[in-house]
Amino acid sequence: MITEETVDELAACLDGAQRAVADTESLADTHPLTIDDAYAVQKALLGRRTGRGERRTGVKLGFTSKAKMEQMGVSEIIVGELTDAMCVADGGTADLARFIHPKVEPEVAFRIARDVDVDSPDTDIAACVDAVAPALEIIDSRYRDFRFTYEDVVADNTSAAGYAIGPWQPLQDVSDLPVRLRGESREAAGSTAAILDGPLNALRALLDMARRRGFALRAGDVVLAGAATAAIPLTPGVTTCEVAGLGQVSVRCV
Ligand code: OOG
Ligand code: MG
Repeated sequence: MITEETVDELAACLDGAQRAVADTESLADTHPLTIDDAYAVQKALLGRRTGRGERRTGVKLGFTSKAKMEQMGVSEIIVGELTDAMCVADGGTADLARFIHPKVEPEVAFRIARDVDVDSPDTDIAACVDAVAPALEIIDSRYRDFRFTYEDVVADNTSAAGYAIGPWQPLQDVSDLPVRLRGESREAAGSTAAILDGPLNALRALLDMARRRGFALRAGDVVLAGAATAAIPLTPGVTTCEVAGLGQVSVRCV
């Protein structure tokens, strides 16, 4: 385990990179981090943001698709936290100047209806969720060229940078719905089944991670379940995610 001082130093480095919109080198190059270290850095990073007045709004999952896990050579999802500063209204505008090298992913979001007792073995996470919506996630790794180790990306709050949520719908079966992501010049298509064979499985994996890593899941929290396709670059103009039968969400970038 790295010292408390190093945790703060690494969190300050990542926080500074985000605020200065300037990329930084992989931490793993200079600091051999364990996964516990990486989540400690992430926690300190979020502490800096909430210390400046940002409000936590939920959590996000990453590496929930088999393709992405294989690409990273890992078998475990990653969890990061969302804040109100990252939220873009559906149909709203995001300023690309805020980001280093943003990409966008089509996702499904869940809304938690009541505080989740993460430590109880009897908790049924699906029963704690009341709504589902199409979502867009903007990822913006603070590392140069999006090159990072598993520990690096955990420390960097799993590349979280922005998100938009479409109209909430009552909780329903979203296990295999066609998904389309459209930017001005690139698009991607897939299925929600790519998200751990159905986003509800992502919720179950989240509960397990929340238990082991000490994440709280509270009433009103948003959960981004992970990307249904590979990310595409976020570019000027409108980007839309459409989840068949669920609806769509868009952001305009300037
Ligand atoms: C890490 C974030 C991955 C997802 O949905 O899989 C992620 C990254 O690729 O930068 O958000
Ligand atoms: Mg994502």
